[in-house]
Amino acid sequence: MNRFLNVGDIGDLHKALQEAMEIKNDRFKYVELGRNKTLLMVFFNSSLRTRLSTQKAALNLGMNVIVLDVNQGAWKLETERGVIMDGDKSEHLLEAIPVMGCYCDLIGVRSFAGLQDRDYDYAETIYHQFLKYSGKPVFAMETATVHPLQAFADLITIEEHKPVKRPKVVLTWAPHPKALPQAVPNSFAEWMNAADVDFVITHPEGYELDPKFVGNAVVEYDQRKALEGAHFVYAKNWSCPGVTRPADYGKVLSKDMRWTIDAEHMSWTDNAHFMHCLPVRRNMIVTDDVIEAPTSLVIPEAANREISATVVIKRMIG
Ligand code: AN0
Ligand code: CP
Repeated sequence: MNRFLNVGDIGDLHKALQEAMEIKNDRFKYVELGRNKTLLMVFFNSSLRTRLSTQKAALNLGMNVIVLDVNQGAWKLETERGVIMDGDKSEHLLEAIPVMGCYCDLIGVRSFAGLQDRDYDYAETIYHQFLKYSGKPVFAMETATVHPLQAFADLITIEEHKPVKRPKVVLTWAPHPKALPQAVPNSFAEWMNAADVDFVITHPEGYELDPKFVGNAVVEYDQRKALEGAHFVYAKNWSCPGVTRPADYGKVLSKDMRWTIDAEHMSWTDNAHFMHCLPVRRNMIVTDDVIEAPTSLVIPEAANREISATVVIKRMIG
C-alpha cells in the first residue's frame, strides 16, 4: 500500500476491521515491524488528534517519528509551478518534497482545502505532488477533500457500538461560524457507503456533497425525517461543495441554528449515539447536554484514531 486517500486503498473493509480489533487487543504486537524506519508527518494546518494519534501509532510499530509544521520554522513554500518567486516565499514545494523524502520511509500529509478553487482542491494537487516527488508512500492526514484516518476510526467505533447488525447511520450538516472543508463528510460518506449500514445524509439545500462521495446514499433534506430511527447521528459542518452552484464553492450559505443537534433532535432517533470527529464548537454543532450524554462517542472516536493509524501505517511499511 503506497497511498491512503480513498476507501478503496484499504481493500476489504471486513479484514481491515479485524486487523483493527487485533491491534486494539495488543497495540504493540507489531513493534518490531518499524524498527529503524522513520515516519515524517507534515502539517500545513493545525491538529490535535491527528498529530498525537498518528505519532502514537508509529511508536506502537517501533518507528522513529519526525514532525514538521510547515508554517512554523520551515521556509515559506510556494506551491504553484511557473510563479516568479519574488515575494515572501523562499522555497518551492517541488524541491522541498524530494528533500523531505530523503529523510524518511513514509510520509503523512495534512493540507486542507483552500476553498478558493474547486478544481485545484478536488484534484488533490498537494497530496499528489507529495506522492509523485517524494519517492515514498504517502498517506492523508486530512487533505483537500478526504480524511480517511478519521472515517476508518469512525467505522471502528460504529462497529463497536452498533445495537443491530445493520444500523441506521445519519450524517447531518450543522451550523458553524467559519467555512470548513468537505473532507470529513466526504470520507465519512465514502466509508459508510462501503460498510454494512443504512446510510442517510441530510443538509440544507445548496450543501450537496460531490456525487463521487455521495454514491448511493439516501439524501433527505428534512433533517427530522432523516434522524427518525437513527442509531448513530454523525454531525459535521461543511462549506458549500459547489456541486449545484460552482460559484458558491467554499462559501457559508447558512448558519441556521435549527440544525444544531440538541436533545429534541436526539429524541427523534432510536436512542442514537452522537458522533463528531472533533474539534467541535459547542452549542453551534451540538448542545452541551448531548455531547456530554453517555450516548456520546466523541472520545471513543478520538481514541480509535490511534487504532486506524496503526493499521494503515503497518500496511504501508509492511
Ligand atoms: C477541520 C475540518 O472541518 O475539516 C478539521 C476537522 C478534523 N476543522 C476545523 O478546521 C475546525
Ligand atoms: N479529528 C481530527 O482530525 O482532529 P485534529 O484536527 O485535531 O487532528
